[in-house]
Amino acid sequence: MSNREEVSLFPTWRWFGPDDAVTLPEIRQVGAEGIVTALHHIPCGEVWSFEEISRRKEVIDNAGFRWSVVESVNIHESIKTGAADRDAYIDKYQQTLIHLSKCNIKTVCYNFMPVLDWTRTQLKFRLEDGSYALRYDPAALAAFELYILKRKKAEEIYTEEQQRNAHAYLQKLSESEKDTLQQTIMAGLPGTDEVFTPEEFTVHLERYKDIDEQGLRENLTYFLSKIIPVAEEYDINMCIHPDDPPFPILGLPRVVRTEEDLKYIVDSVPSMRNGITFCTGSLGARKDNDLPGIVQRLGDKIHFLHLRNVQHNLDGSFHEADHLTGSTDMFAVMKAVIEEQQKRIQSGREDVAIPIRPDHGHQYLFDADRKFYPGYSAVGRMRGLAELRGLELGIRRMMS
Ligand code: CS2
Ligand code: MN
Repeated sequence: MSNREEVSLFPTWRWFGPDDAVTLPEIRQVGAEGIVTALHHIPCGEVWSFEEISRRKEVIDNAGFRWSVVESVNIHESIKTGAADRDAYIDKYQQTLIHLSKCNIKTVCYNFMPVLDWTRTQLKFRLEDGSYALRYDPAALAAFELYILKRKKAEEIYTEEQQRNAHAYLQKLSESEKDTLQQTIMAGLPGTDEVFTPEEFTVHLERYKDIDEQGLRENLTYFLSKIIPVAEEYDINMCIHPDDPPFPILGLPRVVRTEEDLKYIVDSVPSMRNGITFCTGSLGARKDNDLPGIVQRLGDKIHFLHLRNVQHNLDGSFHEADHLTGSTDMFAVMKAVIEEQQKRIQSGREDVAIPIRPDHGHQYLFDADRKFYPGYSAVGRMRGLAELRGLELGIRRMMS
């Protein structure tokens, strides 16, 4: 380590704005120094004005924090589908970036998942310690799309056996459990309470019937070719968030699943501003993703860290684990991140205090008493952040 004082990762906390069940004064007690938020009240695709951004920034500044990362400036479906009006939405996106830069907010997270953001089939899966976690069960998803939504051609992507399992899964559900499954899967963007109706959902899915992985990838590259020059001019670090889960669902293509996808993206428009949100929970939902290896090979493009863990189960499902347990070796990931920081220090980079946040916490203890966005509990995320910070300190001291 160089003689510069010990530079730790920059602990942040996702706050969904004034309506969030966790207040800014309470966040001061969780061990975070930066706030991650977005103007969730502005419809996806519309411009965030300088005034609106400044208003939110002032609230955060007055609470003694810095607005460190925008998560997210979401991408309009017209951009993802390459629709005729995509340039109009790209223009609006550029304006939002310029206004953010003028407010000195310089890190922007986004994702390129068609129609949905993260998808789970259960929001309150009870663990043996009595806490609750988010869970993804492929049989539940299959039951939904085959027999509840009745998506056209859905049977083409399932084997006979998978269809039998899905039907057996459905048979066990009560009517209200079927409703809950439908609401859970069709929930909209984080930070909103919108849930698609089956009719709306079908229309959205249909827009991708002629868009395969290659087509979606081309639309992403087109978007980046227009956005990254603005990010360079206005010093904004764009950081794409991986798909969650990181594989195609509901007949929709996904192109941010693996190290190969991430490498393709950062190479498609070469620039330090074309970066990555390294989310271990999303990437870790695939057993073939080598997470420490991705940090070693693509770490120079990581602008934002979501460190959380998932537990793979024998039936092909996964659920959110504690941040340090689960199928991902968080020690190896954190060690690789600290080694990446050391490379940045030695090469004289300024961006050494990489923002980190706990992601998708369990529902523990008093979390049940408040209405949180699923996965964004208080106690659950506070435990996660504390564990991550302790792990980081231990490794850093051992390495120094
Ligand atoms: C979350 C995402 O699933 C996750 O890991 O962090 O919802 C993330 O907030 C968005 O996809 C970022 O645009
Ligand atoms: Mn994440």
